[in-house]
Amino acid sequence: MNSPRDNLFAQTLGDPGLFTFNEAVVGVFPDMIQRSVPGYSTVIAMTGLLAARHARPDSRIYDLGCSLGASLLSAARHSETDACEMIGIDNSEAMLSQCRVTLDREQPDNRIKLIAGDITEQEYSNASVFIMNYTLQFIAPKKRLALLTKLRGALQPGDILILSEKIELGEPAMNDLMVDMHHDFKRAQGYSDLEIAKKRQAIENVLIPETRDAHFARLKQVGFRHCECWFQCFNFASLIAVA
Ligand code: GEK
Repeated sequence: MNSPRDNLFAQTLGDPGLFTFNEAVVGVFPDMIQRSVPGYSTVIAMTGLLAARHARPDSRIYDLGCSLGASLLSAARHSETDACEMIGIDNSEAMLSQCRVTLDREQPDNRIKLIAGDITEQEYSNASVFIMNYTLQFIAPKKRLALLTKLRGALQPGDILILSEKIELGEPAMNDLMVDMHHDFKRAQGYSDLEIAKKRQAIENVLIPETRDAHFARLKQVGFRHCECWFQCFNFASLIAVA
């Protein structure tokens, strides 16, 4: 199904304000994320494969910041996940109500449960796979360690967290190049310079990226035994952490 085109930041006048996941964003979300996150389709498809390989029967697969359910739907396509409970959590009511519509259309057997709430305030148990694609970046940095500690505590050895994030690069020259390449990617996807600049302004201080090394160090700190970057396109990386 075609998603309405994202032109939320196309107007020339006015302060864009702070970016929030409101109804306007939800209405164009599939188009926005596809044209803004390089490698998004690959990450979602491979998330399904990674989840299928690590899904343990009678355990839970959680998707934190599930938005419209893309990662859960990808995991649900693989029969290895059939014996798992699948749970999506998001704190945007607008996002979740559209997610319900999408799931009813794509996954009518109702096997994916949705929870409206803040992922930092949930209790987690009996998980084999946590998916957190492009969500940790929106959590206040001081809350990230406690969240990851909870996730690790709900996993058994060998289980996984899939963590995709916009990242910062340690070396300033390379960081500048990757940011420029991301903007070139957006231009090639049809966004204007004005839209790119306004989105950047709206998202500053809302999306707070960290380096890959900072992610690896914290994942190790909370008890993940192995971490690797399995995909990166410019300044967007997807990590796997094994409990
Ligand atoms: C995808 N994973 O399609 N608690 C719960 N949800 C939150 C919180 C929070 N504290 N903060 C933000 N969110 C998806 C894409 S989008 C990424 C994830 C993006 C939710 C927010 O409402 C939104 O739905 C999601 O996290 C981030 O693969 O738009 O760049």
